Amino acid sequence: MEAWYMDQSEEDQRLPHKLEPNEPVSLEELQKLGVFYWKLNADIYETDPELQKIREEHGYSYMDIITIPRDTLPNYEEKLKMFYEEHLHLDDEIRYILDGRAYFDIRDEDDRWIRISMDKGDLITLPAGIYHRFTLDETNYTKAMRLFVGEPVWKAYNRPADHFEIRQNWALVHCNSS
Ligand code: KMT
Ligand code: NI
Repeated sequence: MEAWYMDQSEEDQRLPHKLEPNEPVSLEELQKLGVFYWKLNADIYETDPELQKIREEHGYSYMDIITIPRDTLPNYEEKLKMFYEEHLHLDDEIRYILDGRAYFDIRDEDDRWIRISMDKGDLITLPAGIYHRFTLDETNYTKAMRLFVGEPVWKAYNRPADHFEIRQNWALVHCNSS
């Protein structure tokens, strides 16, 4: 996992979009925004006691696996376009990269885009109410486990979605108005 502030360029979303010079974002800064991260051994995900422990402790009872190689996911281009629309959910978004790579972009408290580059073995949770988006990188391939507390709700609310209480709570906790 590696995170950085994005440049403003309109070029291909699959490019890294690092600033020049690079402006990295630390794990502590991500935690302050409510983002949590674990590194696991994805080769043993089916039997991994560490993953089991995280799932039990956080109540991640639901899981499925999504593979996104170019052309095989039904409505591939359409889905990817949807994932890259800035949105929020009313629940945490929990993703574990089992293979390949992916970018999760989140908005910080000043509305700047942070790009989180996720590799095999990276598990991340984005808090309910944070604005974010998703894209593949230039390798065009990821296999990810989706985890959820209870029955999954995939509904995404595109920005603006500021009227939701969960959004207002996120802003209250993470944005100080000074
Ligand atoms: C979302 O809601 O942002 C997603 O589910 C991203 C795709 S998960 C590999
Ligand atoms: Ni999402």
